[in-house]
Amino acid sequence: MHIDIVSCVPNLLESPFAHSIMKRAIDKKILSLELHNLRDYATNKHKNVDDYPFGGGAGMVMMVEPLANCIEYLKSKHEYDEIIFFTPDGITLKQNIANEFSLKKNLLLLCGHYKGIDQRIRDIYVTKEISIGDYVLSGGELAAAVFVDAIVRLIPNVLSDETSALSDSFQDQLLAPPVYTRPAEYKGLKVPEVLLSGNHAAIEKWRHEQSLLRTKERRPDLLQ
Ligand code: 6GU
Repeated sequence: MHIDIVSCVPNLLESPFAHSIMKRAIDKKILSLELHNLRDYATNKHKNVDDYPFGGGAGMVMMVEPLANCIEYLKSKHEYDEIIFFTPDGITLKQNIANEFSLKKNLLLLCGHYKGIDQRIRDIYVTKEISIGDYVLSGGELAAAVFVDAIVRLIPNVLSDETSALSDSFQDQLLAPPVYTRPAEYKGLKVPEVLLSGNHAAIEKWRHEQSLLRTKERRPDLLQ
């Protein structure tokens, strides 16, 4: 999978991809990721990428030209399956959306900052608009990092134990069961007996029951 990310603060996105599972996916060449600084595509001498909103009001709006120049340049290099804009008014990211996007080959991700981007960029180029939840972030960068993490871990061979993405919370509309590791007893709290039994059928049954119980208690909406 190849992902281009456009941002006016690309440094915000360096650390999330420099460690752990994202780094491994890049090292294994399963993922190639390029960050693009929008300022490099600015057209005026001050290298501005934002301007005052027509009609007035608080905050700045990201200008059409730098974004359009950047997108046109990148489109000449890659044939994108989707051009995604991260915005609180997009569709809310859920596991089924992550599953769908994990199958794509080329993605272009646009991160807005300030009050948003000029609507014409959305009208002309954007094919999907995604939010990561009902709260407001300062920009789309952290949302883009969340999105990329959620999709990349689903690509085959990114996780060492291939079954582990399948046992994630939400993959079967259920929350994951509790997990334990050594020691078998800590401050008087014992690991459930069944997990030490070596009886795989019993363990699977217990885990499924725990998943159901947890989902009923914490997220009954998932069981509807
Ligand atoms: Cl994608 N962007 C911003 N700025 N805020 C958000 C969001 C995205 N998703 C939830 N809040």
